[in-house]
Amino acid sequence: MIKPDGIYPSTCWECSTRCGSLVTLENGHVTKVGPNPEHPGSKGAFCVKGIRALPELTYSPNRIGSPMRRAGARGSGQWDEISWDDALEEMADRLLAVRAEHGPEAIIGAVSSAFFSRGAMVALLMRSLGSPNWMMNQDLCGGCRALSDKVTGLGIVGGEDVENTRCALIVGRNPSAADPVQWMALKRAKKNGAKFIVIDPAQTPAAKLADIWLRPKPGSDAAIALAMINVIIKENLLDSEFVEKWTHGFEDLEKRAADYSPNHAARLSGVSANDIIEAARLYAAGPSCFVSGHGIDAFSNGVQTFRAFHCLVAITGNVDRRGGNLRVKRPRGFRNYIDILHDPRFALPPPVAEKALGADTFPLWAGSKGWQTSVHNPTALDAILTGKPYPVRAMYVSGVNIAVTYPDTRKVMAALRSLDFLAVASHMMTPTSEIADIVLPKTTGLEEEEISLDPSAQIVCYTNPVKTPEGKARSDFEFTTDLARRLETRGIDTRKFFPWKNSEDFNTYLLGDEIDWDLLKRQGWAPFAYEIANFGEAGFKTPSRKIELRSQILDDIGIDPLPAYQTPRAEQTTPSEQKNFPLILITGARERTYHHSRYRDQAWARRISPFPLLQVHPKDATQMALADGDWIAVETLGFEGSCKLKVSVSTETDAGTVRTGMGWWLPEVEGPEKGALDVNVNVALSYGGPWDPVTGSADTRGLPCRITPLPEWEVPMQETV
Ligand SMILES: Nc1nc2c(c(=O)[nH]1)N[C@H]1C(S)=C(S)[C@@H](COP(=O)(O)OP(=O)(O)OC[C@H]3O[C@@H](n4cnc5c(=O)[nH]c(N)nc54)[C@H](O)[C@@H]3O)O[C@H]1N2
Ligand SMILES: Nc1nc2c(c(=O)[nH]1)N[C@H]1C(S)=C(S)[C@@H](COP(=O)(O)OP(=O)(O)OC[C@H]3O[C@@H](n4cnc5c(=O)[nH]c(N)nc54)[C@H](O)[C@@H]3O)O[C@H]1N2
Ligand code: SF4
Ligand SMILES: [Mo]
Repeated sequence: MIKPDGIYPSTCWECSTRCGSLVTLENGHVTKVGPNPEHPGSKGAFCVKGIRALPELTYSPNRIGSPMRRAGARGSGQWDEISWDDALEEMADRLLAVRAEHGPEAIIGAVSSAFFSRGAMVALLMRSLGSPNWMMNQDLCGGCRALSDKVTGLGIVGGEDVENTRCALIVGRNPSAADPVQWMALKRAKKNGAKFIVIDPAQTPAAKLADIWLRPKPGSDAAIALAMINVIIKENLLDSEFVEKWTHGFEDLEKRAADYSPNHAARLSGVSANDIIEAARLYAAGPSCFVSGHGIDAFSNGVQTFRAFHCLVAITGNVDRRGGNLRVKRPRGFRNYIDILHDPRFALPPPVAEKALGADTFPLWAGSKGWQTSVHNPTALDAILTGKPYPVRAMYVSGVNIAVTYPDTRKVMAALRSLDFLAVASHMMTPTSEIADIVLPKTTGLEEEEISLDPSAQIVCYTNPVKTPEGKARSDFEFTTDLARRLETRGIDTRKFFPWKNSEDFNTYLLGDEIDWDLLKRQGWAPFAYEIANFGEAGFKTPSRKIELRSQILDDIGIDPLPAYQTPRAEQTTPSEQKNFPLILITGARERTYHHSRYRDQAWARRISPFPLLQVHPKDATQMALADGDWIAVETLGFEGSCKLKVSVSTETDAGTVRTGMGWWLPEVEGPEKGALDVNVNVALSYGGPWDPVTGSADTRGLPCRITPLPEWEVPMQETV
C-alpha cells in the first residue's frame, strides 16, 4: 500500500548509531532523507550515508530486483530470475537434502550481528532446522567489549552519557568517522568544559581536541588502564563507598594493579608515566564517561583489555551515574533480538546447542551457555573445508559480506565455493553473493519495519517502512517466515521458532506492554520510564551479585579472573622477524563515505574516497623512498597473502605504524571476486589465531607487517568508477 505524501519520522538503520530521521515521500517516492532535530537520541546529528547512500542504494540500478538461481558454473555470473515461490521451494528442498544426508548441524547461517532483526531470523531459522550453527561478525567487532561487560556484570555497553560528562576517556574510538551522534555530543560536552583523555596510536580528530593524548603501542592499552587503577588506589581517588557496596574482589584487583606502576606501564606502552598519572587524576575527578571503540576490541587479548577499563569505571563509581556510563534499561516487557535467542522457548536442547562449532573451546561465546549463542567462525570455516569435527555442507547468509569482511579472504572464498548449497540474501551482488546458488533480494531501511533500543538515550526507535519495496524485494522477517512455513509442510516443526503471524505481531511481541505503538510510529521513537543507580533492585548478573573486579565466571573456565596485560603481537617476534616485518599494521579505520563494504558502487562516494589508502608516517615514507600516491603491497608476519593499497603520507599515524581501513572491493570489476583478492585488507590477514580465549577474536590490529612497492602493471585500479 502506498503511503500518502508527507514527511515521516523514522530511524536510519544503516548502522547501529540509529539516528532519528525525517523521510520525505512524494508520490510513493522518497525524495529526501535527513536528520530529525527533535529526536532525543541523535539531536539532529546524521551522516552522508543516511542522506545519500541509503536512498541511492534503494533506487540503484545495480540493486537485485528478483530472486535468482545460478545458471552457469559457480561464480560465472550467469543467473536466471525466478519467482519467490521457486526460490524458497528450492531452498527448502536443498537445505533438507543436506540435513538428511549429513544431519541438521551440517547447515550453518551467517549474519552481521544480533542487533537487528535479521540476526534473530537467521539464528531461529537454523534452530528450526535443528542446527545450533550460525556465524556473526561480532568476534571482529564488539564481542570482547560485550563479553567483558557481561562477566564483570556492568551492563553498560552503549550507555555512554557523553552529554553530561566532565571527562570523556576515549579509547580506541574514532567517533568523528564512526558515530556522528557521539561526536556531536562529545563536542557539546567539550564546549561545556568537559576534558578529553584520548588513548589512540593515531592522531584522530578527537586526539586533536584532547587535553591528554596518550599514544600507545597498538595492543598495549591494558597496561595503561591497570596503571591508572594503580594511581587511583594509591592516591585514594576511588569511590570507596561504591567499591565497598557493589563490587567484589577489590583486594585482588589492588594486588594486580600494584604490578603496574606508571613507570612500568610507560615502558610497556610507550606513553609517558606522567601522562598516565595525570590521566588517572583527571578521570577520577569525574563524573567521567568511558567511550570505547573497536580499536581495543577484536584483539586476541581484547576481553582482558576491556576488563581493565571496566574495572576502572567500577572503582571510580562511574556506573549508572549522570555523566558516566549508564546501565542499559528497558521498557517493561521489552525484548531485544539477542533476548529471543536466550529465551528457553526458542532454545535447542542443551546437547544439541553444545554441538555449536567452537562451543567446547569458547563456552562463554558459543553453545548452550554461550552469551552470543553463535559459533566460532574460524572453527566453522575449517569444518566446511575439512569435514571436522563434522561436515558442514550448506550455508544461508543474510546481510553480511563475509567474502570481504572476514579475515583470510582466500580461505573464506574456498569454503564458500566448496559448499553443496549456498543461499545469500542481499541488496547488491557482492563477492559473497556471486558464488551463491540462490540469491534473494532484500528490502532496505526505507522499505522495512524495525524496532530497536537506544541505550544511551534510553528510548525505543522505530524504522518506518515509508515506501513499498522496489522490484520483488522482501524483508528478512517476511521471507524467513515464509521459508519456515514451507519447511513445516515438509514435516519440520518450525512453528515453535516462528510463531508470529506477521511483522506487526513480531514487533508487538518485542515491544512489551509499556511502549505506546501509536506514539512510536507517529514520532519515530518512544520514551519509557527508568531509574538510574537502582542497584539494589536491578542487581548485577554475576555469581556474587556484585560487579566482579575478580571474575568468578572467568575463573571457572580457567581464565585469569583479574584483568591482565599481554605482550602485544609485534613484540613477540624474533629479531629476524622484526627485521623482515618492521612495521605494525592497524586495519579498520572508518571512512565517512562507506559502511564497511557497502556503497562501493556509488559514484559520489568513490569520488570522495576513491582509493584504499595506507597511512604511512613521513619518516617511514622517506626511509622507504615512498611518496604519496605510490601503490604498495602489504603482508603480515606468518601469513601468505598480500593486499594492494595506495600510500597516504600522514602524521595521523605514528612512526613505525601503518594504518588502513577495511571493506574494499571493486563492484565494477569482472569476475566473482571483484577486487576482493586485491584491495581488500583481509586478504593479508589470518583468521587462524591466536584468538582471544573468551571470544575467539582474532587480531585485526597490531600486526607485524611489511610493505613493498608495486610495479606499475600490478596497480589494481584507476580513479574512475
Ligand atoms: N562511516 C562509518 N561509520 C561506522 C562504520 C563504518 O564502516 N563506516 N562501522 C561501524 C562499526 S560496525 C564499528 S565496529 C565502528 C568502529 O569504529 P570505532 O569504534 O571508532 O573503531 P575503529 O575506527 O576501528 O578504530 C578506532 C580507533 O582505534 C585506534 N586503534 C587501533 N589500534 C589501537 C590500539 O591498540 N589501542 C588503542 N587505544 N587504539 C587503537 C585506531 O587508530 C582508530 O583511531 O564504526 C561504526 N561506524
Ligand atoms: N580487517 C578487518 N576486518 C573487519 C573489520 C576491521 O576493522 N578490520 N571490522 C569488522 C567489523 S567491526 C564489522 S561490524 C564487520 C562488518 O562486516 P559486514 O557486516 O559484512 O559489512 P557490511 O558491508 O556492512 O555488510 C554487508 C552486507 O549487509 C547487507 N545489508 C544488510 N542490511 C543492510 C542495510 O540495512 N543497509 C545496507 N546498505 N546493507 C545492508 C548488504 O547486503 C551488504 O552486502 O567487518 C569486520 N571486519
Ligand atoms: S550514523 Fe549515518 S548511517 Fe548510521 S544511523 Fe546515523 S545517519 Fe544512518
Ligand atoms: Mo563493527
